[in-house]
Amino acid sequence: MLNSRLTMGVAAMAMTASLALPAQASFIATDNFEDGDFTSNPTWVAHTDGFSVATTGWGSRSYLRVEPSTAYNSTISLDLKQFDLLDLSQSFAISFETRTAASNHDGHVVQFSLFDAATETGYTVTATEMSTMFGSSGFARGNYRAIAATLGSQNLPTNATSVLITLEYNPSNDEVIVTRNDSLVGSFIGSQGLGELDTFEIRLGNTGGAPVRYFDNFQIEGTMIPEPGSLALLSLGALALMRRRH
Ligand SMILES: [Ca+2]
Ligand SMILES: [Ca+2]
Repeated sequence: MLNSRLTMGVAAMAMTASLALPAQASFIATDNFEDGDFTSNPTWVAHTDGFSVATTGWGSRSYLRVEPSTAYNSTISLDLKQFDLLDLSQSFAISFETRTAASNHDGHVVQFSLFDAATETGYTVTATEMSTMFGSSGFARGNYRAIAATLGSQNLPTNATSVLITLEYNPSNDEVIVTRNDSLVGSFIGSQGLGELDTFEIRLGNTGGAPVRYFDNFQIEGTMIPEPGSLALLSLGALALMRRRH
């Protein structure tokens, strides 16, 4: 009697776990550059010179730094497929802090892209530093590398004030939502069928004369890919326990 009640308890636990894990587990990865290296853990690929991890200039923290004097059209990217457990078929968000040194230069474009590396389709969010570049500056929308209509008049800082930028992507309707310091900048829905967006890229266009730009505390938040292997192990473990108790 006691044995059969225990067995039922174990079986119920196993069933609850296998039903709940795939739907609810969230995935979070961060990069704060405190390991002093952007090329590992996770791996960013710099396509131009000028990127480094600096340890001075932003308090005592380590951060990703772009030197405009050596980095005209600086580009660096992050392959999201390296996060084995991130489910790219579900909604995910990328957030980060950015600022410049305390100098004040304006009119420089910064682009944040989410795209499918295989087809180079996706989105580019364009921001300007101050308001002289396009008359009415701010975030714009468009497919990857193609700038379309302007969204709002949000600017990136040209001083030591950091802002938190978030790009949230929902593959089910191809919608991207952009926030700045948790306030909505704009949202837009892709007009063409996109592949699986697997790459995040930062690009500083026209950086000649631009201030040094800082980035830190990247966070990728999404849904964890269910692990059939571990669920199978859990079920086998439960079975073994049931057998042992009989
Ligand atoms: Ca840091
Ligand atoms: Ca690193």
